[in-house]
Parts: sequence; C-alpha cells; structure tokens
Amino acid sequence: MLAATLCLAGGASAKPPAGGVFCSTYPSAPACTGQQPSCNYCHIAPPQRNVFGAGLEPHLAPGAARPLSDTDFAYALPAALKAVEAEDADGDGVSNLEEIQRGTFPGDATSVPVDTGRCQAGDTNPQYDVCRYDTRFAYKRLLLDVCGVPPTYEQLKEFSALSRDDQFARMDAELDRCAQSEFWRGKNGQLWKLAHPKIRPLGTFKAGPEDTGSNPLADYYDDYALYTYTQIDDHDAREVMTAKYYVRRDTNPTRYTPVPSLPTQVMDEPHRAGNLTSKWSILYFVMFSAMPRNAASQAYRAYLGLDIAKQEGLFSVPGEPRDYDHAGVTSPACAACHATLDPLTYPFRNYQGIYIYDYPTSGHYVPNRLEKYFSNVSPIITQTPETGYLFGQKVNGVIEWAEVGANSDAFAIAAVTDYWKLLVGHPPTPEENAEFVATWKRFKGTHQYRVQRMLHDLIRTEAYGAP
Ligand SMILES: [Ca+2]
Ligand SMILES: [Ca+2]
Repeated sequence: MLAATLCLAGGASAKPPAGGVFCSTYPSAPACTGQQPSCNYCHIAPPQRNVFGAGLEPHLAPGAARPLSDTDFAYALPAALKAVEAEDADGDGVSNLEEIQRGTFPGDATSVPVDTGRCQAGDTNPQYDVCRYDTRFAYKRLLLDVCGVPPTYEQLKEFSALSRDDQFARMDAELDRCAQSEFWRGKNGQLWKLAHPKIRPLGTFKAGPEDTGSNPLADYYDDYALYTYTQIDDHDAREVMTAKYYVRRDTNPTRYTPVPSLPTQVMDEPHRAGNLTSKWSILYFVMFSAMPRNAASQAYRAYLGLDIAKQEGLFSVPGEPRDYDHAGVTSPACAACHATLDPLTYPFRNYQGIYIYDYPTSGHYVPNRLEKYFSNVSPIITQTPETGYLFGQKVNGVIEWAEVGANSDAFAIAAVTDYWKLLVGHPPTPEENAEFVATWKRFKGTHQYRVQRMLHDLIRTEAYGAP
C-alpha cells in the first residue's frame, strides 16, 4: 500500500539533494522557511553555475573523481558551504553567510540586504493601521482561532476602550481561557486537526470502544490524546516523541490524564517513545515490512517537519545505503535519499508491525525480530544494525532516535510552524522569517517547549496582528 523505496525520477544536471542539504545546514535561512531554495541559488541554468556555485565547486570533495554521485555530493556540500561563508562571491560587499542569513542571493550582486521594515510610506489602509500591530484585529482573530467564536459587540467595545498595555493583558488572559475550550483541545478541535497529518487516521482500522471501524487494528484516539496532552497547560511538547506514559481522555468536559498503561496499548515501557511507538503507529506504518522505512520517514516528517520524498533533511551517511533487505536502493537515483532514510530506519528493526502468522507479536518490540521472522528476505538482512543515524548523529535504537529528534532545532521549527500555519494562516514567508526564527528559538530556550507560553509570543508577532 505504501511505496517501499524512494527514487528520483529522471536525471537532472543540478543535484536534486542540494536544496535539502542547504536547508539542513542553514535551517534559519529565509530561503528555507516554508520552502527550499530554487536551482538559481547556485546555478544560472543547471549545470552552469553562478558565481556563488562556482566558488563552492573547488571545496566539494576536493580530489574526488567527477561527476560526484548525489550521495557524495550531499555528504560534501555542508563543508563546502561552510568553507565559503566568509567570501563575497558576487562582490556586492556582503559576505555569502550574511546574504544566506538575510535572504538575498549570494550569487547576484543586484540582490543585497536593505534595512527597511515591511511598512512603506503610502501603504496605509483606511480600515486598519497596516504598518503596526492592530490590537482590535488581533483580538478578534484570537477569539475566533482559539475559542471558535468572534467577540460580541460589547466585548469589542470594552476592549477598544482599554489602554494598549491592558489590551495585551486582556489578550493573554483570553488566550489562556480559550485554550481550555472544547474548540481548542476537545475531540476534533484545533489541536486534533494539527495531529491529523501526524497520525493519519483511517476509520476502517479504528479500534477501541468509540467510532469502531469494520477492520479494527488499533485505537488511534490514544495518539490524539497524547499529542493534545503535550500541547496544553504547562506540558513539555517534546513528550509527544519521548513519553513513557499514555494519556487517558475523559469527556464532558474533555480531560487528559497521563496513565502508566491503557487497555488499547501493548508496547513494553522500556521501548516506548511517545507516539512513535503507539500501537497505531507501529501497526499502520510498519505494516508488513521487514525494514520499517515508512515508520521512520513518517516520524521524520510528522514531528521533525522533514519529508525525505521532497529531499528535505538529507544527511547522507557514508557507506549507506547498505541495502540489507535487497530493496534495490543502491541504484544512483535511490541512493541519494536512502543514504539518509535507511540509517534513519535501522533503529526500528525490532518493532513488529502486522505479523499474521504470529499475530500476538504485532505492535510489540521483538528482540531479534528480523532473525526470527524475516531471515528469508535476503542473505544479509540479519546484519541490519539497531544503531542508526539521525541528523548525522549516531543513535542506538528508537529511544535515542526520539530524544535526539525531540531536542533538535528541527523539532522546534516544525512545532512552531504548525501553530504559525494554524493561527497566521500560512507557512512563514521570507518577510516573516525574523519573527518566526525568534519565536521558535524562544520556544526552545526561554519557554522550554511549552506551547502555551510560545503562543503568547506568537500572538504578539506582526505576522499575526497586522491585517
Ligand atoms: Ca555578496
Ligand atoms: Ca548578493
């Protein structure tokens, strides 16, 4: 049902992984906010390079035979980018690094950073104060986004009469009040909507007492409960990836309570990593496969915001992919992605998906799983290590995978992007990048991954409050 391998169609002259590797190196660059840089960042037209691309070339795996494979290229690019950071390839007086950080082209002398805000003279809208944060606009929006109901005329009149400081204090109080609402945290509320693409529910396979499907596999409402719990009150958002507990949901009103076990869950406690190892994730994303690539790529996409199928988050590991399961991933078109994806997958080797000939093992961690159940897949499959790599860092098993992931910039960026899209209405634009970066850095640092605290920052951004 899901493709086992990821290969690139056709052979382009520009390197397909380039944009992804660039963004792994500079996650805060405006060129990487909600998008990936286009080919003309380094090329006039591939394969012809612009002055920035030409300056990089000698630093790419110097001495290695040309052309470089996509895998070797992806491995060598970060060091080459670092090597030319202090240079000024296009001679416009601004270093390559500063241009990358400020969102101008390092290969185009006509593109230079300019110190202006978004507001220009003549850019006035009679309805709103466009150049500055409009508290009335933000207040209306906040009540709609978090409470699900617009302010009444009386509320708005009262709000307008407050001083600006009191208006922000009122918005803070309303944010905290509305975050208690069913609209925000209840079943199918705003937070559940954020969880949909992470959980990928399928009604047919819904198990458990509520909304049971025709072919029940697992109760993914447990996954929604854990996700929501980690996003509310003063809880640590990282625990969606690392929790050793489950979360029970009671209704009328909705309440979420951490519990050591649930009748609908089966993973032994030492091998739990939040929603990565829920019964639904393991059954649905591992499914029948020996090598659970979908489980790894789904976790990478859902919680770290990186989609390997779009060549995002490529950190090629030298010597990979080894193709332990003879899936054919060493062909050049596939290796570019699998040099990242396969080492990302190895830690999941002992997590059993749906195994019909020994069904009770399904959804469990089974030591020597490949040796016991999949040794006929290939002669070398039993050599698959449980150690893999995430962001080029060695991880021993899924628990470490989840910890490294949860503490990464990618996690904070992905989490804040979710709320940016929900509240601002679109992924951060290059103009919004400075506010966006400040918001995720404070989420990670000052706010210690508390979503509720981060939201108080987010509603103060110009992106949110300027009509
Ligand atoms: Ca320059
Ligand atoms: Ca420039």
